[in-house]
Amino acid sequence: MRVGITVYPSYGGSGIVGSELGKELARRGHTVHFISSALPTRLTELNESIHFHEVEMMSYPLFEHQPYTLALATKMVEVAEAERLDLLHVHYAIPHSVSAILAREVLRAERRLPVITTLHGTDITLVGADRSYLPITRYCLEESDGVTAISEYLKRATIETFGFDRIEVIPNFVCGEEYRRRPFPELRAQLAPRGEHLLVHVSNFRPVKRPADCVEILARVLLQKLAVRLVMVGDGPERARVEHRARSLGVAEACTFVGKQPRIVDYLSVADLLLLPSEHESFGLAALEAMACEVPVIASRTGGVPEVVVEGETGLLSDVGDVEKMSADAVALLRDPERRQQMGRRARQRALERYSTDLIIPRYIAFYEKVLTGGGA
Ligand code: GMT
Repeated sequence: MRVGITVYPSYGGSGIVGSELGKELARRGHTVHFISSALPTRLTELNESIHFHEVEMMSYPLFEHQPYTLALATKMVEVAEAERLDLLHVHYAIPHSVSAILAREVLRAERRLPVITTLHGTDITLVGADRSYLPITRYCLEESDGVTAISEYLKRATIETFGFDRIEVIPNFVCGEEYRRRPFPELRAQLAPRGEHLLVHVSNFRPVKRPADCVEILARVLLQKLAVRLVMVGDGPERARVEHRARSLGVAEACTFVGKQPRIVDYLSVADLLLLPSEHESFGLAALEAMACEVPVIASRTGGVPEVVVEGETGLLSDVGDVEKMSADAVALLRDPERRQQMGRRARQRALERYSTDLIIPRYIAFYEKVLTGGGA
């Protein structure tokens, strides 16, 4: 198949999932054309099966805001024609579905170009449900030839908000070969020079991730006289506030902000626990990647997280914002290495049993085939 994939290139899990999906499709003999404003973050290599088409934006003084949605639709039309695409698969509804549906309509007289929309989270729970975007998001859902969601929770949320239920749940996935625990003594020594325990947080530091809760947890764990350090991986709008909070709590010395990193797996490989205290999370890809690296997860019981992290088995869950409970959970696991390691092993087992690429990518391919033969979700 020749598949056009559109993602947000630099921000968030939907871009990661779309990029990884493209790479996995290419590995299985399909040709993938990424159509996006910039090269997606995890797309490090282009070859005869993976191509990238940059959306070009014309600026004109009359345009107060450049009409990206239209420029994207134009590029989709061009690429679909030139590369004879079989379908467009867009990740995150706003505005990618709008562009894809427009492109499909432009080409309607010449060729069929089915549009598949994958819902990831805030496209439904925040952005799509906002009054200003609600009707257009509903239109995109109804007009897509197929719609997938990354968790049962997100499917339920979409039904509740939009009354739309033609949705196939295809969860996020992880490659167990790439995401596995490897000894990494140099990095461990660099991050924990005195052999401290390592708490790791990975996110794009948006308010919805509540990254400041991580330093609150660190402060409480340190009060229990445990030798521990916190590694904050990623960057985003909340970072300065979190750094400030770490200084106010007097824990800045025990905290390292490493910024955006190309190899998240290295940091997960040296982690003892992952902290995911999000306000909201429709899946929690960071939790899945940590689990594949045998890292138990301390997370909020929110959205789709309980589908991924099994309470008491692969991690421990708390109410959103309950940093007292999260720190108590972290202390309990750090003091009990046997339980922690057992949980880590169980976490990897669950990650591979339910979410490995070998299970999930064929489901996307089957869904494409179903849509191509005229039977979307
Ligand atoms: O909703 C967002 O935060 C945007 C979206 C993204 O593009 O990063 O994140 C969502 O998609 C990820 C990949 O499918 C999921 O793992 C995240 O849980 C989800 N984020 C939220 O629901 C907040």
